[in-house]
Formats: sequence, C-alpha cells, structure tokens
Amino acid sequence: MGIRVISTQPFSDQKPGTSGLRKKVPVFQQPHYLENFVQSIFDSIAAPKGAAMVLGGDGRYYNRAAIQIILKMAAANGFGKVIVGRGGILSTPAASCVIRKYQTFGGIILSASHNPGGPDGDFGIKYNSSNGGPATEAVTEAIFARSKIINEYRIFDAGDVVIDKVGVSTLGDMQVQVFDPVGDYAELMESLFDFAAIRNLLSSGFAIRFDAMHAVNGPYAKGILERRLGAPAGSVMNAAPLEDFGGGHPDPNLTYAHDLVEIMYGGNAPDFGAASDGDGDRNMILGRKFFVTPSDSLAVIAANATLAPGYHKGLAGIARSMPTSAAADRVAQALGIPCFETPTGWKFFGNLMDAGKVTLCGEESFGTGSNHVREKDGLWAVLFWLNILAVRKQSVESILREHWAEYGRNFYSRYDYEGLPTEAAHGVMQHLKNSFATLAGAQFGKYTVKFCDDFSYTDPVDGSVSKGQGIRIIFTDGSRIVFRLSGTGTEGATLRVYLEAFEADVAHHHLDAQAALAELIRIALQVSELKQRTGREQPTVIT
Ligand code: VG1
Ligand code: CO
Repeated sequence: MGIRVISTQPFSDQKPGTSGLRKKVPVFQQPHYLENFVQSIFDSIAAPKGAAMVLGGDGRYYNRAAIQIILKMAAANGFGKVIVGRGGILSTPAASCVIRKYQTFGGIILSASHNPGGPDGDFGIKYNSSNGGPATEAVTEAIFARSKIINEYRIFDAGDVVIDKVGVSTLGDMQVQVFDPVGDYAELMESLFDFAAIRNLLSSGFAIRFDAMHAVNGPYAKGILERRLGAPAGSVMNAAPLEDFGGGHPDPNLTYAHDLVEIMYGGNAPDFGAASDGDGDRNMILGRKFFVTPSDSLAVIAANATLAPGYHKGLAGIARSMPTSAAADRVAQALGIPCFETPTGWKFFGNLMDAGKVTLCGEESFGTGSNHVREKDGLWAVLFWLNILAVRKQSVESILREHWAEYGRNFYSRYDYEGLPTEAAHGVMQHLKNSFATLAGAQFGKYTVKFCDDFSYTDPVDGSVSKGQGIRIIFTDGSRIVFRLSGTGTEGATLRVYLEAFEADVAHHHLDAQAALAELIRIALQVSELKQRTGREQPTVIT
C-alpha cells in the first residue's frame, strides 16, 4: 500500500458549467475521467498539507464509487482529514453548512442536481471553497485550464473505506470522519426559525405535504418536518433517496413534481405543499390549488423576513439573478435596501454575502437562500414559509394576493427548449445579437423596446467581469424577454426564454400568467425566429 502516481492524458471537455462539471454517467466512468478532474481541482486550489475537506453527494448512481476514488486521491494529495456524510449523502446546502461550521479548506459535492440519475443518467462534481460556496469563475477557469494539460494524478492504493457507519478511520496519514449528514444542518435551521410556532401550526390541523422526489432531502425533511416539528408521519412523501430517483426527474416544478401537484390541486388538498430537487438546493412552494413562482417567493420572504428570529434585525440587501423577476426589487426599494442583479448561478452571490452586502438571494429556477450558508437551500425556504404562515395565520394564496396588491404583480414564466441541435441554438442567439440595432426603439403592439443587450456583470466586490450572460430585450414599461443558453445540460443545447410583465392594477392580478404573457411570448418567438431556426413548435417545459 502507498501512493501511486498514474500517468494520464487530458480530456478536452472538462469545463465546469453553471454549477460544476456535469456529464452522463458513462462519460464519468471512462478510465481516468473523474480522476483527471479531481486532480485538476487539487492542483488548482493548492490546499496546505494536512488540510481538511468535506465530501458528499446527492446519492445518485456512481456517488458511492466516486466517493471511494476521491477519498483515495485526497489521501495521496496530502489532505489530513475528509469529513464524509454517512452513506456518502450530503445535500448541497448541508455541505455548505458543514464546510463553514468546521472551517474546512473547502469541499467536493457530487451531484447533477435536478437532472435524472441512473446508469444512463447524469452525474456531476463541483468544488466549493472555504466560505462554503461554489468556487468563483476564476477558480473554475483555473481547474479547466489544468484539466487541459494534466498528465498524471495521485491515488492511494488501499481497499474501500467504510462510509455507512458514523466514526473515524484512516487512509494512510489521512483521517476519514463519517458523520450524520442531517444533525448540523437541522441545528442551523433551528437557530434561524421559530420551531415552537411552526410546531403549534402543524399541531393545529394545518396540513403539509413535502415531496422529496426520492432525492437527497428525504432524510432531512423527515428529520426536521416530521421528527423535530411534529408533522404527521407521511407528510414527507417519496422520502427514500434512490440512485435513480425512482426513475423520476427530481426537478421541483409543476411538470416533474406531478405526484405532489395532483395532491395539492385535488380534493381535500393540504394547506401547504413543497418539493425539492436531487441535491436539495431547489424548492417549489404551493398553497392549496395555488403555485408560488420562485421570483414571488423570494419577494414574499424578503417582505416578511423579520418574522423569522434569524432575520429579526432585517436585511442588508437582496440579490437576484438577471433572469429572475423584479418582484424582489420592489420589496428592496420599499425597505430602502440595495438590490443586486447577478448572472445566473449561485457562485455569483458568494462575494456579495461574504462582503455583508446582501442577506437574501434568489433565482427564478426554484432557488432561494440566504447568508446562513453559501448555496441555495430548499428546506430553508420551506421552513421560512412555514414560519411566515405560523405568524400570519393566513393561506398561502391570501399572502400572495396581499403582496401583489401592495407591490404590484410581476407576471413571470420560463420556456425551456431542451436538447436542441447546438448549432441551431447558437444560431438563435447570434441572430438576436445581430438584431440589436433594428430592435432598439421598435414597436410591437403595446410594447416598445427600450434597449437590448448581452448582459455583462462586474462583481462589485472583486471587480471581475463576466460577459455573455444572456440577451435582454427590455421594454419601456419594464417588461422583459431574456434568452439564455443553459450551462447545466448534458445533451445538445437547452435554450431558455424568460418572460416578465409588470401589472400594477389589482383588477388584473387574478389573470393566468400564460394569458398575461401571451403577447410577450408571441414577440419572443417572432424576434428570435426560434421555430424556424430550431424546428421546435413547443417548449419542452414551461415553468
Ligand atoms: C440552472 C438554473 C440556474 C441554477 C443552475 C444550478 O442553470 O437556470 O439558475 O443556478 O441550474 O442549479 P442553467 O445554466 O441550466 O440555466 V442546480 O439546483 O442544477 O445546482
Ligand atoms: Co440542485
């Protein structure tokens, strides 16, 4: 037994996307593929000898095999300790929580989030820094650069480590500490929210249903909602994490969380419903026969934040990704706090939170979170809602209606065109860029284009610039159409079209979002020539 140095050759496709490197499982299973990427991480981050790191994943197929490889490589690369979730399980927000709590050098999270799993499904890996957040673009660029020239990796030659029992073992000079993945996270949640009030609410006949979608949040939701907060057994459904998510698509939206949607829109529906994704960082919030858009959820949480003990003192600021609706901006304005607009992906929020500029962050893609960790956090959002509901003693729907009456309603929808031929998708984006000059000032029915651009972001903390973050067409009344290519897909290209229209008049707030946005959707298809260029009549998913 000892350290082996293995020669290898670079792969050309190891560029991390919006959230780490995501590929089909068979790609990761190629000899040296995972190893090359892990060594590229270690070579780029230059952890001091004896450093500690956190390791875990969403439990999908290949999670356990990858954990064994990474443990052996960490031992051969001078780490002193790796803290591993029992069974290799760690939700993304819990990983962020333990990196911060135990002040490790960073961590590796294994997940392809909401993408399907299984032998032919997706797998993913990303590095989080010592602040608990996804590595910044500078670091992911360095990892990619390294992956293009790597010629050897180091791995410790030993049998597999037992990861199913809490305790400490050794791998050469390195300690492997297996811990309960739920405990630290549950404790953090209890420090932020009024558990007694939520317990009262849940014992007063207020019924909830949480769909864990056979993904990582099952044990967390059972431990917190049922055991600690006393929700009746069965309130958490699809609670057992499965390697293939039971064949499902662990994406909490109205299309893929259909089990929950049927219950929440059926007879005798519970008062509150929620779901989270493969790695537990996304959330969907539902009332009885009522859907809360993620953009609205962020705004409602911001407007009611002081109802939760952890946020009693108020918010320093709010940040949202560019495609996310401006509903939160209106709350920020009313509160007199700053609101930041960042590119898509949680990695852009880290600097703002570390600098104390923002407390809450959110994305339209069912992501909400705060500075309690440096990832978006699905269960945190659910607990925040329960805390608000416990205090306000109103239905989800009436809270939203009051919110719109006060701030106006930002109608919002996203159309995803998945698995497009890459060239056709890039063709649409190029065509839009070529049209900027003619679009400016153009009139479409009641809408006039104020300006269009390709969104570019200058980080207010470190001054780094991120270009090409999505095409915006902004109208004079504040309505918007945004076009972006996904950076998390593993097949062809996914084109996302984001639509937003503001409505101040409460008499129109009852409208269905698709009806309210019909005109904008027509304009989006017209100016992008999407149908002609891709041959797609309909989007794959509408959220
Ligand atoms: C998508 C979402 C983005 C989110 C990212 C990671 O990225 O749009 O808002 O941050 O997924 O979320 P893209 O590039 O495909 O649009 V997760 O829950 O997949 O880690
Ligand atoms: Co996720």
